[in-house]
Amino acid sequence: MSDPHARDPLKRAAAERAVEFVENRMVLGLGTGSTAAFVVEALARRVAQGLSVVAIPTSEHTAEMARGLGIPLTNFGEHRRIDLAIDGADEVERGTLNLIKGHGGALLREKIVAAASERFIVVVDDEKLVDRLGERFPIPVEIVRFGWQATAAALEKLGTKPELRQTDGRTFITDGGDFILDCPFSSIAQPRQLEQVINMTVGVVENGLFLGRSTAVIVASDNGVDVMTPGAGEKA
Ligand code: A5P
Repeated sequence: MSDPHARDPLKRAAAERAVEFVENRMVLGLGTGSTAAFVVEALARRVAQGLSVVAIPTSEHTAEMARGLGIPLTNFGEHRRIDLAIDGADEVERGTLNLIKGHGGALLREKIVAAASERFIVVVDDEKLVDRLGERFPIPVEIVRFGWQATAAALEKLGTKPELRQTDGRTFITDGGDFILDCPFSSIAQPRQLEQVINMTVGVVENGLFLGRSTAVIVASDNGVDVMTPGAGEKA
């Protein structure tokens, strides 16, 4: 089995570059996952040095980590808008910078935070770059538990084979109390259309396609760290 921490130096490098974009008094969105965890660590170091920010976490896990490291947390009751959110991704499509997210199960809160953010910076290592979304990861779809089999059957009609996510032999439950169906679509030519039909399916709460949301993607590779911004139009 390959070392799960082999990419950590690259993840850390991308995270540290992203945290350079944080300014005093910002309201931040904090992502979820192994790369976002390096963001939380790097941000905590700046907070310890006197940076004044408040942050809305995208999962209970991130909230606990941020709290433990002394990052002041806030919520949408106190702040309707976020200045800058920083999060990881499972796939980044070259050019469009469209994403698949949710392998860590936090896609719903991540999407709410991304949608409320002025700027959304994505941090990845270069293994996450793809020519077309769906090449490496299924689309995670968060669904309500009631009638999940019927929701899965409805999604199957879109040309996928949904799998109910399991972790350690148990059905995975999101922070919102929902299930996740992982839906492989091999290569997604029309993500905008797919996003709409998935979300129109009864029982679906949200899906892991993040289209037209990235304002920058920070990619770390063995050759260094690049900041990519959305290029020649979005595939819709
Ligand atoms: C969490 O739900 C996800 O969207 C993560 O942002 C994504 O899975 C990337 O995670 P890693 O940084 O651990 O690869």
